[in-house]
Amino acid sequence: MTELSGQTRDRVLRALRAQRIETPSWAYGNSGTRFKVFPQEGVARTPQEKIDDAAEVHRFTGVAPSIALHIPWDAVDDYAGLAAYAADRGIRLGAINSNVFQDNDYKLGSVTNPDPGVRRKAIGHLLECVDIMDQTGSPDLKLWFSDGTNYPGQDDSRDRQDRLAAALRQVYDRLSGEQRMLLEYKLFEPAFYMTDVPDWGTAYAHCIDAGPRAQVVIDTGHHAPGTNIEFIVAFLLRARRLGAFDFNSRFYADDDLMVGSADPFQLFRILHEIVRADALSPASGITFMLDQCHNIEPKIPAIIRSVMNVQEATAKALLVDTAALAAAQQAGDVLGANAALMDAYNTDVRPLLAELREDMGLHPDPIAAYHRSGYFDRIRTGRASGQQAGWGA
Ligand code: RM4
Ligand code: MN
Repeated sequence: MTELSGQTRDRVLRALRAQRIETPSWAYGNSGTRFKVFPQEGVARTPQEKIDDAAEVHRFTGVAPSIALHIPWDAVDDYAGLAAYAADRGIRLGAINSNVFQDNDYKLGSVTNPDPGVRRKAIGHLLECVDIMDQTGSPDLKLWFSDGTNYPGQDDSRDRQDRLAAALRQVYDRLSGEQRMLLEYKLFEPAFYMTDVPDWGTAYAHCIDAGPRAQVVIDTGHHAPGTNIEFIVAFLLRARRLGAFDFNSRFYADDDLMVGSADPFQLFRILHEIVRADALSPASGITFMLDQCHNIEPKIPAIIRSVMNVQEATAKALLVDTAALAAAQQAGDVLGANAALMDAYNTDVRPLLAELREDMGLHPDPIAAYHRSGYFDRIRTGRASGQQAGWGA
């Protein structure tokens, strides 16, 4: 790739400076596989401490000013107080993630359960999450359903779709103002035979039924191997139904590894579609969240690394020579078009991002700056006792 023109440089730096990435509260707490949770020192014990850690990630990256909450993992008595706590630390509360997958009553499903009493309970939780949004000022309700069946014949798939649609309608009708309902899909797990919201098409159809403020969430880890995720991105952007991402990486299933670690080229292709649709800036309404778990690696540096990975893929996407790409596409120049993308992808954008950080008054190397800050020593000693946060309510 040839030397960047001053104009390109300014445009790319401006876009990167405006970018926002939301980090998930649960990534600051304990997590593990089905087999073992390996404890780490200094892990947050409370929602407030998760907010402290998220504020630290923002302090070193400058682009992560919000934290997604998970209810009931982050349940508190005073949500307005929690929002004020975050504001005092320079960040805000982002999407409210609902949880209708960790109660004994949900063995056969939550909003799609054959038992109307269980469905009422699940919908009640979702409505309570909207009450919380009213208090925190969170813009989005995020819905992920573990609902499905394990055996053919276990329940009627069509009836379950009817129950899902009815629940979504009720929750959507409870939203007010600009509040949005974000519907996530997942191919399989924990249900193994049939999942009620298995793919983007199902989520999209339900969002259309519900209304314009119902939007699809793409969790990058929730697809079959080989799925062309950037096509889904392009389709949903064109249909104005892409609400958010849950970024992470997968090798095999829902691995929840750091975004951009397993397949940085895929992340670039996704962000190319975002840039192509001019959907990068917060004004476009697309929320770029992480949904990750750090089981063996230190959590805060892993989240900083993840934010940097998104920034690197974004910078490369912003460097695509769109005029050359369009010209090659129009001319049917297959190799030329592919080369336009690959030139951008193969650019080392790390010096540009270092420059961006210096312009923003940050250290050019956020991970080194974090390690030198003494924060980890403080939390290691300060959080030595008590119960670390995890996936229990
Ligand atoms: C689910 C889904 C949700 C996340 C939970 C923790 O698999 O990806 O987005 O909130 O995990
Ligand atoms: Mn997710």
